[in-house]
Amino acid sequence: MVLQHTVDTSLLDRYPTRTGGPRQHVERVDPTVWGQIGTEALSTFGTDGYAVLDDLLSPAEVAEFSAEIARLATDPALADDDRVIRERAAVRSGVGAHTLHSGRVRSVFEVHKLSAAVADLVRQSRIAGPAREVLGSEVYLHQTRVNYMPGFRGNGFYWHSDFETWHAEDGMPAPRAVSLSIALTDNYPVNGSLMVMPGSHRTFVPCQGSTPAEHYRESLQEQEIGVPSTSDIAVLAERHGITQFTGRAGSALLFDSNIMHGSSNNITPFPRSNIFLVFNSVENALVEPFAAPNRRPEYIAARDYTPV
Ligand code: 6CS
Ligand code: FE
Repeated sequence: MVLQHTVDTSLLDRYPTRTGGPRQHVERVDPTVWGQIGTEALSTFGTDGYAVLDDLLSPAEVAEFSAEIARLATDPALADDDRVIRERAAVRSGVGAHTLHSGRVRSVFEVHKLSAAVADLVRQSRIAGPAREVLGSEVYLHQTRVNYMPGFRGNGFYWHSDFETWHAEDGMPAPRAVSLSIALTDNYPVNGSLMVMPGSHRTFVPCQGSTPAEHYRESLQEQEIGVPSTSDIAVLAERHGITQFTGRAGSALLFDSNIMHGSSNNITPFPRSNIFLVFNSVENALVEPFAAPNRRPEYIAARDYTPV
């Protein structure tokens, strides 16, 4: 008789992070593309870790969803809702205009539950299909949000890997998730567009410093825990270069959960907002956080694995 040892690999921490001292980068053993790519636009996803989907939404849909997200940001019923993340109070400068922007809505989470139109959108095969193709399985929504970056004083997101946070704080076992960022405004090089390092998704960069309890709302305002060191960023940028996602409103970027990315502040008058959908493989269900004292709430990291 052969004894079958089944090891639950989802509980193994193959991507240790939030540690005391500096650690070596981890070369990714998990694939990037788990399925069979048939869609032409996705042909470079495996090597680059991202793909651009032009005109995913029509101009009429862009107008519809822009109105919808404006409604969410101003809905009095949501003013005190935990799912609304506001810009942090201005303490960094004495400039009056800065103060005017603190308290402004930065992100709204769980938008597929707050908006029937978004719920309908995420079920469509043009939206979820590319994620299924890359991940080679059914997918569910790990996180959905709208990011609002206004003109003049829009705050960017510092360099990070999403998977680093999802692994550490949400217990996501493997980088088998993708994000679809759908632009609702034109993305120019100058208005805080997303920057990515092509190919950086193959390297996991452990971050230093332990995760404080209940810090997640601050982290969504400005991430300080779970960001790589400046020398890590420099090494990756030297190796991979940096490209920027620009394009018309309605275009979208599909990107690997572990790609190194970030955005600058937006001081132009041109706002930048997007709907952000995170699809995780149903075969990559969450376990307990790998490097945090508590789970984050389900409006940030869902534990309902129903396929879309
Ligand atoms: O917390 C999250 O899930 C996402 N947000 C931020 C600001 N960083 C990590 C991840 O992308
Ligand atoms: Fe991110």
